[in-house]
Amino acid sequence: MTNDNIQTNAFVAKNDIRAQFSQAMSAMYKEEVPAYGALMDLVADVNAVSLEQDKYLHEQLTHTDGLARITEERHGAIRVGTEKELFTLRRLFAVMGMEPVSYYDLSVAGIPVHSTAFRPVDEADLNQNPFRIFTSLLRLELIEDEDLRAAAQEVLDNREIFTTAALNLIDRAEAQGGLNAEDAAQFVTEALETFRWHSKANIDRELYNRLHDEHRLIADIVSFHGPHINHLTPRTLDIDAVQVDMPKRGIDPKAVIEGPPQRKCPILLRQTSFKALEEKVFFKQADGSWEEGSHTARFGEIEQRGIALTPKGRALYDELLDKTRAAVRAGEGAYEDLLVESFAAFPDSYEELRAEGLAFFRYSLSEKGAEIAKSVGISGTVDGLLEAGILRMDPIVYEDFLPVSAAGIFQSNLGDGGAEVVYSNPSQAAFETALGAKVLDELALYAKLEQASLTDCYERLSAKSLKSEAPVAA
Ligand code: OOG
Ligand code: NI
Repeated sequence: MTNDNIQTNAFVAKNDIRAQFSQAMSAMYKEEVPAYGALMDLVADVNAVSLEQDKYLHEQLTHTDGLARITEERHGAIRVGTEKELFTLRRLFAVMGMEPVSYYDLSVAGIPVHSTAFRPVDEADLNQNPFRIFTSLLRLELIEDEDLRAAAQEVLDNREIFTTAALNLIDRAEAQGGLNAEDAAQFVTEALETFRWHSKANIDRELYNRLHDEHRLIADIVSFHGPHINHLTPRTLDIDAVQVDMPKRGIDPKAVIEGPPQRKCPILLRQTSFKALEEKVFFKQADGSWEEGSHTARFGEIEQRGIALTPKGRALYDELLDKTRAAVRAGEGAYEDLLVESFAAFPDSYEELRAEGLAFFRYSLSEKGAEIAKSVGISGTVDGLLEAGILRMDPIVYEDFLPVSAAGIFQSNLGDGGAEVVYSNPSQAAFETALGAKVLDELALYAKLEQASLTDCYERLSAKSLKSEAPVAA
């Protein structure tokens, strides 16, 4: 064994560091926001009932190795102020095997940020721990008031959101290609510091008020020592049940669930949240004293994930959502009713979703298929093999976010009466320059996963049939 191997074997797997970090974030947030703990308990109860009642879902999750991840599954969200902060965050998340996927322009919804989601990418990594962080970068250039922009920039330029030890450990992980157990544990502790809540603001009340009047989100990003985690979101298997039960446990949900309506075959992502807390904060006065004030920032959210859609499926989703929103604006009825009405046009069986090329599937050999493949070689089209019960298909879970839903979540937690500004000009190139990397294309990731599952099936069924008849997925 070479030295290199000994070194590599001593590294903690990135999946394990991510799992430890996700655990630590959850424990911290539970202490900071007790309602999050109550929500976690509720989600655990609802999920247990769903799995008990829905045998098909239970079997599907077991078969795809998706069952174990659900109880530990969550996403969080943070907002940073400078390009440099975003750049270092990318490096920090890479230590845990999280990569930037997709670009979200929130400026169209009147929110002066653009975003990505850091998450694991490979199927096995997702199944071990799919922890994601929705990360937004403030776009100060969208603020018109030049003085205010300069004041905010100065505050941001003078803060360091990472501990020295965290920065050193990121350097070490990059240089060595990983971290040993001791370093990994310290890394988790140090990384956590960046996302902790600080009730003492970096600025005085006057500047806070000016930032707040421009946009509440700007005040949230600029005023504090760092990018406090603003929500953590457990994954539920039945979001309608959670929505109904929240008030029974003293939690006050937002009015509507974002995303598609309830369906037999869930698609994409449905989300709801409870309102942000009004928290006591302290502003730093010129004479060095602290003045008490309040700030609303942190909230709780729940999500239910369904099947990932192809570009064609996504276009249909966007069209039906637009149609719903236009109908609401035209005063044609209540949002939830109109949503159900519009989405009647979206096929609701896995067979139709597949036949119409609307969604991504993971293929595997059925028990029968695996048995046959032991003795004889088989070829055929995907349709034929599915029909013959040789292949089985399972939904590929949507692992990403939805810009319209994200805007709804942002908005519901900015409170009422904020300024209604519409900023608009997406700038993915500028975002990627700040990030120091290109964001990954989520659709390409799903397509690759689907294709890999098919290739694997065909190889197992018969090497010969691969060459002759194996259809190539679009
Ligand atoms: C992020 C809002 C987006 C989601 O789940 O769509 C989000 C934020 O409020 O910072 O987390
Ligand atoms: Ni969220």
